[in-house]
Amino acid sequence: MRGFLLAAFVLAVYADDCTDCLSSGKHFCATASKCNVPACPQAITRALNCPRLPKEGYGYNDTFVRNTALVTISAAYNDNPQLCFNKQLPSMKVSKIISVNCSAFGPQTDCFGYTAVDTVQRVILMTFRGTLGDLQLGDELDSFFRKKKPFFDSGNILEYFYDGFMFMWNGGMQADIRQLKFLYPGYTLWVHGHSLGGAMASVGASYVVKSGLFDGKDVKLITFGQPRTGDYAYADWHETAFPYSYRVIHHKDITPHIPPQEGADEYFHHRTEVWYNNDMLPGQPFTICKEADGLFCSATQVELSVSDHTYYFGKQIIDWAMAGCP
Ligand SMILES: *[C@@H]1O[C@H](CO)[C@@H](O)[C@H](O)[C@H]1NC(C)=O
Ligand SMILES: *[C@H]1O[C@H](CO)[C@@H](O)[C@H](O)[C@@H]1NC(C)=O
Repeated sequence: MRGFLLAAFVLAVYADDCTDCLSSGKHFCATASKCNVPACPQAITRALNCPRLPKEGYGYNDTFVRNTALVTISAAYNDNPQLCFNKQLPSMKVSKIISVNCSAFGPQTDCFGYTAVDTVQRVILMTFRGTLGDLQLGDELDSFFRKKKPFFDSGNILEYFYDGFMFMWNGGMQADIRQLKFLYPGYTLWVHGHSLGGAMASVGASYVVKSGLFDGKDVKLITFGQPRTGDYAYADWHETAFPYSYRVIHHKDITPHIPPQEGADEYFHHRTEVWYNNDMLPGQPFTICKEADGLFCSATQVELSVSDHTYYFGKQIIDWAMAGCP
């Protein structure tokens, strides 16, 4: 009897280990938390999708993201981001604005971003603007069909995102970030962006860590509506390098679902998706997704929306920024 009770108890609390399950060639069933369940509705087949929450001490803070990251990310849509900071985050000071032609084949379209420093919050910031205009969108979409760029020895990145970041990095951002790091030692680096800017923020954060300029634990990446940026190996490396990395997704925003996962390129999101299955007004719930890029959270949506892509935390972020973030 005691043996039976003990066995029942062990069965009740024991959850199969997902990584072990996958490495034995089986699939893991998240809903049942068990290995190899027949007809599992959301079977996990990739190790990056094994359910896991962010490390303690690196949690997601809704208040911070809706009050601070919303402003820094939106501000990249104003040619003078300081106007937004004066209204919303007075201690944040723009250090440098970077605007470079980032169209490989022309006609010219510009990638835009800025660096800033906040001596109250003790942070250095680099932020990237999203796609502006159909020409730029065309360049981006074209690049989905071209060869990817290797990210050191850790996977591959979509060409437009990689090149766009490198044009900006070499077009003034690198010199400024190095100087800010020298002037403000010990500051945390925030890396922010929306849409295309979210992809370039992912590349930028990864680049400064991979190249040894910053330690991964001192860099905090936040993106809104980030498209898939690289392949599985890139996502895998990113995950080991960054304890704090959040991809915020508004409801049915279409952009995080492109380019699609299918095909030889294996485009794959890195952790951690934060999904708002609502209109993101204060107090509304959100899900910290335990899987990197599986059939969960925003990927459960069948219909996708273009208008959800520019509406975050109750703001049409482009219009709001262009009006100076009133
Ligand atoms: C979340 O962020 C807000 C605003 O930035 C801050 O006041 C609060 O202390 C943070 N909460 C936690 C748990 O860190
Ligand atoms: C930017 O602009 C011209 C068009 O005026 C393009 O043909 C170029 O290739 C260009 N790109 C870069 C990276 O310089």
